[in-house]
Amino acid sequence: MTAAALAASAIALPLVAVLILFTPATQAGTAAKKAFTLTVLDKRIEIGLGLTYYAWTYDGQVPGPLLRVRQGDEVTIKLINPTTMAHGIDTHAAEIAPKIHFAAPGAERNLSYTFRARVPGAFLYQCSAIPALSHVANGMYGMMIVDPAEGWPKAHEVMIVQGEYYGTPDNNGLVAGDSRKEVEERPDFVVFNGIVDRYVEHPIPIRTGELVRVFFVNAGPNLSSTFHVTGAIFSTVYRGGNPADAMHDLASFEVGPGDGAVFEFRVHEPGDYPFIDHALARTTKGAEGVFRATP
Ligand SMILES: [Cu+2]
Repeated sequence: MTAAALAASAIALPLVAVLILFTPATQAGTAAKKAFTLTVLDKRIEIGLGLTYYAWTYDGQVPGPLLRVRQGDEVTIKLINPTTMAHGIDTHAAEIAPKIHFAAPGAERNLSYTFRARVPGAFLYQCSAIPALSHVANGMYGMMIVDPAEGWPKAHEVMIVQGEYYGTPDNNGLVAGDSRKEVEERPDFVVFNGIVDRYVEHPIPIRTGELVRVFFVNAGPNLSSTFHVTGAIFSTVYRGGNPADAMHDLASFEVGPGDGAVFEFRVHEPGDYPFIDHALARTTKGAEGVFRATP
């Protein structure tokens, strides 16, 4: 699916949300070769509730841009890092020796690597610099979809990346990463696509009877996520997002930190269908949203 088609599928979202979610990174080449260039950018981002977070980002957004390839593609990832800090990018779709980057003075901080996308799925990509815990908590994560070679059946596609923010807002509403809370696995905010209650404020429109396919990645860095849509049963859950690992008729499914899944469902009545991480304390920290179904 093209970026334009993805944007059209989310047309009721505010334009800014569409741009953040569905603008792919720079992409070039033929169907068999895909290249993405991402740039590290330190940026104060909005995380909902009028709060901001001083984030480390890919291309200025949390989560980073959606990277989408097809099974069998030769994929090149380039990371431009103009900051003074070491950063990296590890995509879980790659079967290569990890590229570790150190912050030695004067060291080369850009990086590039190529791999063959052998396994289809919904994969996390994340910063690999040490400590990865803080780099992911500070926003350096995103989703790579490897579509199966034969493609997916037609559906309304939605992409959701779950993440966590750690820190208490100051008097100006600025949240700074709290490394103690990161280590203790006590996030202050648990979010879908980077913003507290994002899809409570702006429900995701769906149609009754249509097949909805949710590509889901849990960036963590710490908590598992039990994804659930109230009022729906998933007709199919693809563990890891791999069509070879299909399960049927599940009300919820747990996706561990660093893992992904694809969920398919239909609703048959108009209405609002909340979606949540069913560890319910997280819904008080932002991990809730709404699918709004119309005929
Ligand atoms: Cu980093």
